[in-house]
Amino acid sequence: MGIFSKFREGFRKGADALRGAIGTLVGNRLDESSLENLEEAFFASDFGVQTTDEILGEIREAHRRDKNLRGQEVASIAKTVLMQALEGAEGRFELGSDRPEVVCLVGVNGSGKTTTCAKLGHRLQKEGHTPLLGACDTFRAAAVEQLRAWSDRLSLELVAGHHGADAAAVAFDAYAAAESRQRDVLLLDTAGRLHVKGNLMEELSKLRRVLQKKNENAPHHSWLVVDGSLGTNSLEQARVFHQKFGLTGLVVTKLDGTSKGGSLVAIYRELKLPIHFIGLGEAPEDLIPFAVEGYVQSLFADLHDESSDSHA
Ligand SMILES: Nc1nc2c(ncn2[C@@H]2O[C@H](COP(=O)(O)OP(=O)(O)O)[C@@H](O)[C@H]2O)c(=O)[nH]1
Ligand SMILES: [Mg+2]
Repeated sequence: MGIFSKFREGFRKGADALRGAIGTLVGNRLDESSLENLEEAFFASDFGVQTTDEILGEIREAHRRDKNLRGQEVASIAKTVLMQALEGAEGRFELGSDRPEVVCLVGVNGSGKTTTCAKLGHRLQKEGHTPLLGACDTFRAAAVEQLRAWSDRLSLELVAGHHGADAAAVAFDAYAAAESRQRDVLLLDTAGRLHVKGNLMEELSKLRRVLQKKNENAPHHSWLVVDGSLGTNSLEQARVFHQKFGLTGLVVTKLDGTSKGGSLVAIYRELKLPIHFIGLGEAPEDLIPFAVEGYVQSLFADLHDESSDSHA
């Protein structure tokens, strides 16, 4: 499946409300009540106040110039604003020369860290890299087993500690294993109990300090895995982790089937952290590199078909 169809497929359900509000304008003129519907739909998608205001401002401006403004023009205005808002948001994930280069995945419970760790390992392995996974969520008994099950299924190398082990010690061992086996990338899954609890941040800081004894550049990448379906909560989590831990990038998960996928725009606008990958499902292949154009086009995907019909 091509990247655009993958986006389109993933967002099909999610962007329904938005497409609905714009769709009713396809072939119809914009008026005050349809403008209000639009505003509501953009707010409901959690693009954030700033972006929604900008989009609506542009639409109103265009409407003042052209009273015959229709759905396809409205969609195209929204696309332009979103493309601008997301300028620079595409993460370019390239490995440097350190062996291993360390990617540390952090985030609250349930955000998709463990799944992302496995999916990312799978992707990198397919690209010819030699990933090694470190199961540093020693807090929950099931967490290590979950990553072990993925690594068995996808034939990925894993270093795990026992339940209750020191997470930083597991990270250290995983680094040492990757180093001696000359693996090029080390992917660390971490614990995620509530982000407001100071001790998680302490545990993560210790993990970082311990890794830095091995390599002062490690972890080279600290990515927040954030559930994109939580709307403004996703933004709040990102803020806290960035402030307390210092992030270098984002992975936004669960964008399949959510109507709040716009939170990705709000997070990027505030934190200006590159979005490396997005999650569009639970299967190993469902983690794809973030592409601004694919994302924006897919939000309004079905409108193209309708608008061309309406001209026929
Ligand atoms: N639909 C969907 N589910 C996901 C995605 N990423 C993760 N999940 C699911 O979310 C749940 C929590 O994921 P997990 O990796 O255990 O989260 P963790 O607690 O952060 O390690 C699991 O049931 C995953 O299958 C995604 O992109 N889309
Ligand atoms: Mg986990």
